[in-house]
Amino acid sequence: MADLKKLHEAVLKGDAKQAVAITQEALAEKVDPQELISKYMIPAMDEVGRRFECDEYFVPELLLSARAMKGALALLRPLLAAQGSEPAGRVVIGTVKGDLHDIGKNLVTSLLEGGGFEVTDLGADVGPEKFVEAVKEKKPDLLGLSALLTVTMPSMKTTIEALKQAGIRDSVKIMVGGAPVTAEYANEIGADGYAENASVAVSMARGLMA
Ligand code: B1M
Repeated sequence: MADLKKLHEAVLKGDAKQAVAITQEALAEKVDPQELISKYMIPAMDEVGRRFECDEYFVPELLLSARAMKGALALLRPLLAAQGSEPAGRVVIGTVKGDLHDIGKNLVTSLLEGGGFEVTDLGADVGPEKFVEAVKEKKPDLLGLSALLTVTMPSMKTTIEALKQAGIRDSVKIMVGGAPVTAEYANEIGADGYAENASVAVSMARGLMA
């Protein structure tokens, strides 16, 4: 049987090879992908963050852990996306300008796809003008903005202001998320909703569509 504690350890230590191998083993044993993510991989990334905060880890370790997490997620994403069926709406999503963190945003994307949404992912470090362009072009029902850094949160506000200036703010619902973001902040900048994690993002997206 796959030793799932070793998956936690592999992400924590930044061992991509081991993370991928254990994920493959667990999938062959029909372990639920969501369980692998929420019980083992996300807690490992939280511990990586804690170690970074107390100077036990530095940027190279963050990068290695991110690579291990991404390697394992690459195996899980198609399975997450396959869990839904009904087309529920169109979404454009991205991590805001100045912010390179995309693991959480990628998870939200996968679960939205799994929930039947058609998602256009603009990637990370996306400027307001690119979001405006995408909303004009794709005409989504929902725009998702992700930020992981306190210093990039204001880019969410700038993006919403750019949509207003382009006269298209009211054509789309806006959902924001990411570790430092709060419901109060979402409200303050005029977003329509805040989701604390990827599964809440799916129910929030459905709610906003209703
Ligand atoms: Co960075 N980093 N990082 N980092 N990094 C954090 C975010 C940090 C909290 C670490 C710490 O100090 N404890 C800290 C931010 C402090 C702050 O501002 N509040 C930090 C810092 C400081 C930095 C740098 C400045 C470090 C430096 O260079 N000195 C630098 C900035 C680079 C930049 O962006 N310009 C930096 C760089 C990096 C790496 C590139 C090395 C790497 C990212 C790799 C990548 O994403 N491709 C990295 C990593 C890996 C982290 C931590 C360790 C893990 C982030 C992660 O992937 N978590 C992180 C510490 C932590 O978060 N515990 C940290 C797992 C992921 C599944 O969770 O992203 O929170 P999360 O997403 C969740 C929810 O937030 C939510 O759902 C997701 C799934 O449940 N969610 C949404 C996210 N987006 C959403 C959108 C929605 C709805 C929900 O709707 C649209």
